[in-house]
Amino acid sequence: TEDGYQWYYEGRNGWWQYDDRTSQDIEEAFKKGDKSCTILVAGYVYIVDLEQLLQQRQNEPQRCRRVKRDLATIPKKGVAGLRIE
Ligand code: V3L
Repeated sequence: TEDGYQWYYEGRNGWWQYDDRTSQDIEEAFKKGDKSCTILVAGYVYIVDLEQLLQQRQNEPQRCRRVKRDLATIPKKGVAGLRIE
């Protein structure tokens, strides 16, 4: 985002950055004060709970990951499953 923040979801021992479009959508909901935000990932609907900071697949809530908002400069595994070295 313009102020240097991005949204991340948890992987194994590290964080993945959301793709830019999704990160923007989550940021917009966050700035509006929404409690949650619906996103689409590879054809699946996920709910990002902005109070509990969790992402859950809509129809399979056991598929649950932590999310966070942090600086774009932090160490990360990559973006949306694409590794960066
Ligand atoms: N953006 C992109 N892919 C996602 C997202 C998302 N917001 N949420 C889930 N997936 P689940 P390591 C992740 C993918 O939560 O080695 C990473 O992006 C998810 O991809 O059970 O464990 C990596 O590609 C997973 O493949 O619904 O850190 C991969 O895991 C699949 O959806 C391995 O990362 C099911 O996730």
